Amino acid sequence: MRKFEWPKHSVLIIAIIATWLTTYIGYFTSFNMKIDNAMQQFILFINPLTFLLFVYGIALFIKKTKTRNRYIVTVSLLTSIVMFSNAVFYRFFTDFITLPLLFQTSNFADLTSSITENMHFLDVFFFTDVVIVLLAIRFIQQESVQVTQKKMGRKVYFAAAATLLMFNLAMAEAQRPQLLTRSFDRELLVKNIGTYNYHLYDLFVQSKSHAQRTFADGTELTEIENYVKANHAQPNPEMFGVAKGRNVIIVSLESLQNFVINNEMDGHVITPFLNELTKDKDTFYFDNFYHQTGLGKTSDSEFIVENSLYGRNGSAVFFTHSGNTYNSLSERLNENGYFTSVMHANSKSFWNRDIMYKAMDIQKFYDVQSYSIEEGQAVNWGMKDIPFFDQSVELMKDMQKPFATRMITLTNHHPFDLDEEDKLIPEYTSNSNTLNKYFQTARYMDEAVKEFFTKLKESGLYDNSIIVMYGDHYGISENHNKAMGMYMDKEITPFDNAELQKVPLFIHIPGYGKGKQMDELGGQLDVRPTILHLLGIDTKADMQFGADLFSPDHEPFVIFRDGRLVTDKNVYTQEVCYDKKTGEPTDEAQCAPYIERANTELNYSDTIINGDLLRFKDGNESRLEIKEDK
Ligand code: GP9
Ligand code: MN
Repeated sequence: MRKFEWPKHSVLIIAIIATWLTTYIGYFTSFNMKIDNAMQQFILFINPLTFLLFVYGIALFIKKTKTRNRYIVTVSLLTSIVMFSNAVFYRFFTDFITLPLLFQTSNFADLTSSITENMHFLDVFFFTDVVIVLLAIRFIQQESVQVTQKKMGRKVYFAAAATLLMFNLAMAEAQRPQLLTRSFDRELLVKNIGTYNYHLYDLFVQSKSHAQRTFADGTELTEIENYVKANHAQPNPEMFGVAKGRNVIIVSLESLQNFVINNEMDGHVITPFLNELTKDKDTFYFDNFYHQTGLGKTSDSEFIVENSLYGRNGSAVFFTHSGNTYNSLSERLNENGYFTSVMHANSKSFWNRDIMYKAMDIQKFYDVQSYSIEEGQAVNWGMKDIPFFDQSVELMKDMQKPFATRMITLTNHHPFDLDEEDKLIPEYTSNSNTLNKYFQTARYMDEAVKEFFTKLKESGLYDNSIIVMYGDHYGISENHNKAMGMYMDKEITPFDNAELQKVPLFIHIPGYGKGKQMDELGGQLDVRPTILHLLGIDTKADMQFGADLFSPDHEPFVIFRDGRLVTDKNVYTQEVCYDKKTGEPTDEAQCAPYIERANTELNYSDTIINGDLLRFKDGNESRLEIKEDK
């Protein structure tokens, strides 16, 4: 019997097909991608190939069989690792990895619990191609390639690969015009150009932003300054300065979404204390208020509240631009006689805080070193909220007055673990372990805030303070739509997902007496000007995109970092304009002018950050010299 002869390059061809199909199948098993039509399905099918043909194609230049095989195995392994990492990341963030996040290794230790929870046994599937490649190498007889004779074949091969890539890009452009210029949504990118090409694109975008700083000279500021001035909201004379001279306590309520407020879970009240505050005479409760964070999560919310600028798309600005000049809330307060600080019982380098806080002129960071965590006082990501608040009040007593501090809570954080004794209500029952436990940790946080208020009163600090509290970002991602749908007793649409980005905002002014529930539509960017105006500090010269929520000029318009937007009449998400009243799609023309503005504003904010433009702003030049002298 004649022995079967494998054609030349069989191993290479098998490798390409194996990685291609593993990637394609992986799209469906691990990522929740919405495919609308056959064309999109086809693009998704060919897009891994456009990249794989090029990288695997390099093997055609390698003469020695052993080296060539090694190269092929390495490619299959690396592509598998890329897909596997994206899958794990996606379960947590509903998003794809971006380069700067990969370099945030200081976060990895703390993230471990979340990462391991998000790894599935079936993820070994992503390595199927590696196994196939190894088997192919083992069983197929190979000869050394005659590199010189193959030149023509190689040309044809790469011409075909380039044609396929062009074809892919053309189809992508037809499906999503301006995809590569307006890349707010990474899912669209991956759907159209594939995971691997997306990572190359990301590399290009990140390098570009570095170049932008080098070439910026400050002339870009004029146009942006005009835009900001035109949108400036005058303070409300009735509210301006009502909290003048008081201590400022800003509390970031971890992962707290607005849907739990004044709500129940199986008959259990979730946030009894915060519910009381919604009706309290000293409190303004905003129930139509949205977080505006992106991948930087808590750090993005901090950045937004400090600077009234948007975070960056696809990375945490705390990492990528911690060397910039900013005019933060803390800096303004410090200029007005405040001692400024942040209190957060986590390691100081998480989210690069130690570095970024310096850039934002925060005078003191009470990190985990400032707290003593006794046995039983830590759970999940670190110190429990109750002892955290407790010890924080002690620290406040010794602070120079008036002080302004931002406190960051931690217990209500994914994966929402809690010790038995802290479970004040039972778990919910649904297919999502995350949502089930979320109600319990939210309930615990509510208890912690209640005790914090009591402690503040006992300390004597309460009466002369203003307490601002807000949810930093969502806790329940779109991955849990099914369970959320069960809880809310309706099917969750993209419209609902946008509406679920509401987080509560409380502004509590002890003794004020005229507080009420506010339905003014606003977002986290509005916090900075609102606080400054309440303290009687003017902001008209400030470079900020938010506006005072109490101002009669405040416009009902919120832009999300990913380009979604909300007005008093519409919600725009996934390229569909929804009517807010009915939750049904409506005429796109209603959203059109706002889409335009959202793009302009997000671009302006990016231009400021990427070009580090605030270093050129009046009043900052001298500071810059001092900085650069150092
Ligand atoms: C970590 C804490 C949580 O210190 O702020 O960060 P998050 O994961 O919510 O961005
Ligand atoms: Mn957070």
